[in-house]
Amino acid sequence: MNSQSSGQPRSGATARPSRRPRNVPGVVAAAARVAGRAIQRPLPEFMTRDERSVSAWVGIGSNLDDPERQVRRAFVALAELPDTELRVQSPLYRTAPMGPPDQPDYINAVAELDTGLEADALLAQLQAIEKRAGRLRETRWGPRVLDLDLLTYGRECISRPGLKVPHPGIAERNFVLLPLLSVAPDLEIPGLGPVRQLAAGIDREGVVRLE
Ligand code: A4P
Ligand code: MG
Repeated sequence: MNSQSSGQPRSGATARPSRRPRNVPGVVAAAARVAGRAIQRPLPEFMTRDERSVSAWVGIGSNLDDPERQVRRAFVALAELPDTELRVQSPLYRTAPMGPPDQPDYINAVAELDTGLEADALLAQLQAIEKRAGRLRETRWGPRVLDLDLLTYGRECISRPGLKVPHPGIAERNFVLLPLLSVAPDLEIPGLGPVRQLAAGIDREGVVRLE
């Protein structure tokens, strides 16, 4: 997949504030889509914090039922979430399974969303996408059609039943860090440090970039 092709969200992230202006229907457009590309316009003075959005990174994984197709479809589903824009999609990676070894390799990728959804609402939307893809929750770390993990949500650290952000284990997982490194090396993982630093010592064995 050429993630930089016309009509696709750009691949490659730049450092930016975690909260950014978003489009507010019925008011002056803060962003407009032209040929599939987001054009940012100045945020009107009167907008409140609630009308601003958050940069959220999502980890995508699949190792069942044509995983490459599952991941590509997940990008499309993420782009269609309410009050959300898909800003960045990483290349796809083939990765050796973490967990039970008697399962197929995974295809992994990451995506950056610019979302007006609260973290819990976003997680619910991610789980709904997993469900629509046919995800069954069986073995922990077992094979799955689609896994969508909320890796980061702005600069927030959240720890409550059902939602932990940054996603636990992010700093040890080559299948998360290497896709992140390819598009957002300067992304700061709250409480842990920049992706570039976290990825520096990571084992790259079993991870192959596909595109
Ligand atoms: N949950 C809490 N915080 C989050 C969050 N930030 N994002 C809760 C997503 N979910 C979060 O997740 C279990 C519960 O975690 C959910 O109910 C949710 O409320 P799950 O998706 O149902 O179960 P799981 O994915 O089997 O468990 P877990 O511990 O989340 O596994 P991981 O960490 O997602 O790892 N090997 C390779 N190569 N590539 C992979 O992508 N993925 C896994 C799963 C195992 N091995 C892998 C890969
Ligand atoms: Mg998961």
